[in-house]
Amino acid sequence: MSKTIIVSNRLPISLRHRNGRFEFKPSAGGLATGLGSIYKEGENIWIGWPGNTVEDPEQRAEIILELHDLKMAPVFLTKEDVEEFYEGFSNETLWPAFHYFTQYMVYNPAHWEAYVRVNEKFCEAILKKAGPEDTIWVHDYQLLLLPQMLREKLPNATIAFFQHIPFPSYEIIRMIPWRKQLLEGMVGADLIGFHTYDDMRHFLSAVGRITGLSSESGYIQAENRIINVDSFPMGIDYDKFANQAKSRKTQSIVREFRKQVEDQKLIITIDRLDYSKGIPQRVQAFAQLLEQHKELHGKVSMIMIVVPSRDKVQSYKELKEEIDLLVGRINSEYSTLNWKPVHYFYRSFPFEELSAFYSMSDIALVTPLRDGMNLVCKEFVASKTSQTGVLILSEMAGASKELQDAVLVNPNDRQGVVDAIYNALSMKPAEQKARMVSMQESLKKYDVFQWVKVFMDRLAHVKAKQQELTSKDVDAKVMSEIEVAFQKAKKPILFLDYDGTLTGFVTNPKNALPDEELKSIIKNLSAKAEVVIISGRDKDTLGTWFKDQNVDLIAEHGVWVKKKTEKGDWKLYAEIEDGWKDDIRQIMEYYVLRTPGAFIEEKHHSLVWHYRKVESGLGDLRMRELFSHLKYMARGHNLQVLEGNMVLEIKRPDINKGRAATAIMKDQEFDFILAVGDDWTDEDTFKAMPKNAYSIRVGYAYTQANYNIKSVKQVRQLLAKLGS
Ligand code: GDG
Repeated sequence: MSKTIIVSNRLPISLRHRNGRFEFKPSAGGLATGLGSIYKEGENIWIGWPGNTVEDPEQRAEIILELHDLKMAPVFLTKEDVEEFYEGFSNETLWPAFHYFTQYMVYNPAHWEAYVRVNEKFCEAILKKAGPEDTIWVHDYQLLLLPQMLREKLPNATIAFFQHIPFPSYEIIRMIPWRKQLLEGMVGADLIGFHTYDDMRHFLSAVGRITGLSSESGYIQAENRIINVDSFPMGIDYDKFANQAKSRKTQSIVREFRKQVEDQKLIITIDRLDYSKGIPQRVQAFAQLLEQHKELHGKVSMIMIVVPSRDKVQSYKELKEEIDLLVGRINSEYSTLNWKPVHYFYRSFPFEELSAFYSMSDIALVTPLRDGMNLVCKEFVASKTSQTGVLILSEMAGASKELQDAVLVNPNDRQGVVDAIYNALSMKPAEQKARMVSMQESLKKYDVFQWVKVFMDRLAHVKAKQQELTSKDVDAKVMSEIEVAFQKAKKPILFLDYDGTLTGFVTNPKNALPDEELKSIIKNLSAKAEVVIISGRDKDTLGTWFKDQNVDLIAEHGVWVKKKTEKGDWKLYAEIEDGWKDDIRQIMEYYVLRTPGAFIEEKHHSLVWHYRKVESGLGDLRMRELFSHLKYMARGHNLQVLEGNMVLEIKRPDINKGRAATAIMKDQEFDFILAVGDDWTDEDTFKAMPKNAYSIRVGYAYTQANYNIKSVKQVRQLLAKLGS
């Protein structure tokens, strides 16, 4: 039976060194809880770094055994790995880049090498456990290369990836020297998840621009499969927080804490030490509130918990010093003997105390400058079982997309934050309740278990979709069936599209001329069969490129035909009425003027607007505009507007490749027919084929053809076999 493997940089435990022995402390983090339902079942397992370096082989063996009982397997990292891969590339290159802090980005090739090396280490560790049909779910930015590394070794495995931090705009991604490798690493997965729609659209745009893979409605079309990219906002274990807040233990802590702060209004803030969390800005906003509203002195204080993190990294050390200074300043300025504006804790608290802080606070001030999701704000809402309290939430946190009933602020607008706190302090209980109830309902419904379920369902869905598309794959069996039928045939014929079928796409279409390999394939084939090159290209280009070959040519989607038997010239296969061209050309020219890189190609029966060389994005936009403009014009002239590969073509609807192919076969009997093509114009050919023909579409799009084939390379392999 196939199993599921969860992979993350850190295992959901921490490994501590105590008195010469190692101790494990299970993590109660949200992810560990959510995924508990998966990795604790059957043969499933969680693979990751236990969070401490262990060099001694005996100790390693002991740890492996103990973790085995907890359904985990360790990946051991050396001190150097930790410094270069984790603290280095992950936290000094990817973390700042993905959170839009480009000023902190470090470009260190040694760190990059370590990143590759450690991703490989993870890959090896997984391969020791994984079977070819297993499901592997990789988590987060430390392991971006892993999906593709796994794909190469386990081509049929189900591989998913989820990114917990933001995915920034292409403008940031392009700054990273290793951007292409990183994106190619990620697209090894079948399903790629982010917290928000913005993250996914940034990712799709970067993939399109950097790797050239195109996408539609969240599906990336890779060479041999489709990949789904979607947004899955992560939830929390709602009941755990709600129940804990109601518990006797937490309520007794609340009473004890309350005695000390009396009836002051409390603002809670909880973050890991990180520049993305906007901690200094928040203290400054609070200072400004106290400066502007003297009446609040002695009546409101802020409980600020900062959890120690990454304190070996220089920028974090500096951040800690800045916070210490700001808190020192505000407290020294405003404190009285019985009031302290900021209760500042640089440490973490046990869960019951954390719950007490959430439960007793009137306001949660969650103002990151950038955050993938942010779970603290959700935990506060779940803990407010009294249904009072106000959440002030940064627009820059992924959670703000879901929690529209929070008071949303821009963390860079200090006065805006000050006003939000001031208004929250006087918000009427009825309004507090209305907002809280609505947020609680949503968080209850979309909790972490639902998140896991929806993600896994989607993974199954994309695998089924891939299956459906590859069920018509030209595999070894089909290949040999075609070969046998071809060898047996007395009179075979092949209809071969050119661009995207016999040769790949290039930036300048004029440069796509046949290479030596292709020439020899066609030569061998045409010695054994009728070969018809059936293309949308103009007759002169096609005529020149195939001058010395013994083939029939159909140009401009069936307008012109040149038969090898009739030694003469091109024959017109369709009546051409081109009075419409002037009007349409004028419109197209206007769009060329507005769009650097675009150009018009005039064919006998059609006009084509090319945008392959236009700035990515702009080309698409202009094409859509032109499309609707032309569609309107087309009706009057009885024309058809068609979208192709980086082209928009307008033509007479009755002229197509299918019509021309049928005409070629008219007076003859063929006992083997093969048609291969890659786009919508070839669908006409496929439709026109008799039942016994083999029709093959290149790529995994839905098609009228009987089969799909992976790539141009495979088409050539098939044709070379037939010709040999
Ligand atoms: C990354 C992304 C995304 C904090 N202090 C204490 C404590 N905590 C717990 C909180 C919360 C967690 O730590 C922090 O979670 P966040 O989501 O706020 O932030 P990151 O750790 O940066 O997580 C983030 C997340 O991944 C999930 O995808 O939301 O955007 O950056 O659960 O409760 N727990 C205890 N004591 C503390 O003092 N017990």
